Amino acid sequence: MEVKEKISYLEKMSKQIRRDIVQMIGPNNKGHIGGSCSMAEIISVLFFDEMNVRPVDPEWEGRDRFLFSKGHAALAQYAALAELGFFSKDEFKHLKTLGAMLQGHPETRTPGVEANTGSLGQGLSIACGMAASLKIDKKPNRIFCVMGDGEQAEGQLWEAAMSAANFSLDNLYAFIDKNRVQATGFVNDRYKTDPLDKKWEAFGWFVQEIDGHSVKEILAAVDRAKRETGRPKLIIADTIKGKGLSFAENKAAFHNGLMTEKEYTQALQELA
Ligand SMILES: Cc1ncc(C[n+]2csc(CCOP(=O)(O)OP(=O)(O)O)c2C)c(N)n1
Repeated sequence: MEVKEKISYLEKMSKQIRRDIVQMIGPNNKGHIGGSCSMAEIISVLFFDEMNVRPVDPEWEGRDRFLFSKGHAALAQYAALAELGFFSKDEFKHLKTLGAMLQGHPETRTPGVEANTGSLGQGLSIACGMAASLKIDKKPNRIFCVMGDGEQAEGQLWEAAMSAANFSLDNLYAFIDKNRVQATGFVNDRYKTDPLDKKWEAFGWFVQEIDGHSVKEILAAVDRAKRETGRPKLIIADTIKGKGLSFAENKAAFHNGLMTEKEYTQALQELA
């Protein structure tokens, strides 16, 4: 595929991910809209371009692994997995119901989900363990992990960050979805986590900062990261919480928000 064509396809899929998220939640229901929509472009590039996965064989040995450290944004991953055919979109209707395949946070009962996450701070440690084990076995598979900027307050992340550098885990690609809003307000008003670039660099990571809504910049950053050897890689993605839904953008109320019927209709119009 030509680069231009690829970018326009991945942009189209980012919009589709947002539409799926909105439809999964539906009107008058609570759901993690904000942090799921902020990372649609990252998910689109990873799932529809970069990662080696086989929807018909989710546990294929050669697959790359995706770990959602900010697991509350699972809906973005569910959208990508369903679009790829890991399971039917019919599952969306049963989201968060007892016994359903799709729960509020990622669980391994869902085809394509590698670990149960959602207790913030844990995903990167799991990613490190998987990356180390693949390296020991001399396997080429890569590990991709997405964290939040509010999540950076979790101490466990920094232990994992140090260990990834110590063990030269250059098969580990992490992202921070830097949308500046956490559950109850702005990250800077609740618990400051900046300067993230300097902190991660000091911990021995190869760090890049990009516009997280530019498919072109995400593709370029992943390509650049692939050429870096000997250390783990971090991409800090500058994003907007609730991106794509004008009424939800930058609003902590839509971290785990409820759309009225009117907002639901508006969301689907804006994403058409
Ligand atoms: C250990 C732990 N503490 C608290 C929570 C509750 N919680 C869920 S999401 C969230 C805010 C996360 O903010 P951020 O990482 O910035 O995520 P995003 O804005 O991208 O959704 C909190 C505190 C949790 N899931 N786990």
